[in-house]
Amino acid sequence: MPPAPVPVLSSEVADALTAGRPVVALESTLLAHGLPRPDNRAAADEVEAAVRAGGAVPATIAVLDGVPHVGLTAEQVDRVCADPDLAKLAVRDLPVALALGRSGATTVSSTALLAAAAGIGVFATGGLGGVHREAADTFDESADLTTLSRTPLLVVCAGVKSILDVPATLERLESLSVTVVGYRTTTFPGFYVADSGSTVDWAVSSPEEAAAVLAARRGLAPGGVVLANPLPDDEQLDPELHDRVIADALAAAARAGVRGKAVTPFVLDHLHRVSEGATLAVNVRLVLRNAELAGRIAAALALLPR
Ligand code: PSU
Ligand code: MN
Repeated sequence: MPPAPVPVLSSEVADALTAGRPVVALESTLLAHGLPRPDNRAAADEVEAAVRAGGAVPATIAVLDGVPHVGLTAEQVDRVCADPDLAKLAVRDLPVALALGRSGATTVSSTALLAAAAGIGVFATGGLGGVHREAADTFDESADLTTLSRTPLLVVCAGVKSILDVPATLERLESLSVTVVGYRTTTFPGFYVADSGSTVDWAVSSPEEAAAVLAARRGLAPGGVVLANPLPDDEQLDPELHDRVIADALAAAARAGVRGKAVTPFVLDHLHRVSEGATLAVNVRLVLRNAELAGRIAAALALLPR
């Protein structure tokens, strides 16, 4: 195995990790490419505060001038949220950004890689990438899935983004031997909506149980755990509105001929606009819930023997 990149830790994150205190990794692509400017800046602070409310230190991850940072200063978060030309870096893009001194936001895949390299076991996001609905023709499947098959950490999410083919994504997660568990439910959430229409085999009922599953996975096989945390029914996007705006956004992406890593940001942006901010509010809400739960799980993990 080639050596993992050595990220630069903020002093708060470094101190917490050295002392064995709980830390939660946070990604920056959802800030830079998933939420509109300038609302993304306030959301960044709220997500970090939610991790702290759960009992852990937040470690937002991004690459700045070729340096992978784990734990950002306020000025560094400003940069991530303000730059309209910031690159979107999946794992395969990291070497180029590091070698050429470039900056970029990290996706689930690259955040997971850098978090694990730093020794962080728990990560919170909104919704995973996955298999796109036209994947049989386009082969568009997020690198999030293969990365989670070999990265030893637990990611708290509201399922996979509902712009995707959810059943196909669950099939791929099974093939890749990624452990998938629901939080207090076997209903697999649909990101903006509580129920994707798919189910999972297992549920955990507490942060302690979630931490125990990650600890067991670490002792057994490389690769990670997806913990799916649905929004409560009364906080979800109206399912009828959801289906309508998703169809509209996917049709717009097809008309515009959007391809590759531009697809997800394009569709999310379209949704925020056609729903007049309804998808945006729900997206922020679910990320905050995931961040707080991740904080609790990291706190439980810190009490287990390593
Ligand atoms: N969760 C959100 N909003 C986002 C993402 C997750 O609430 O924008 C990002 C994550 O960074 C994820 C990426 O890795 O979307 C997936 O992009 P792609 O489909 O190109 O792999
Ligand atoms: Mn893709």
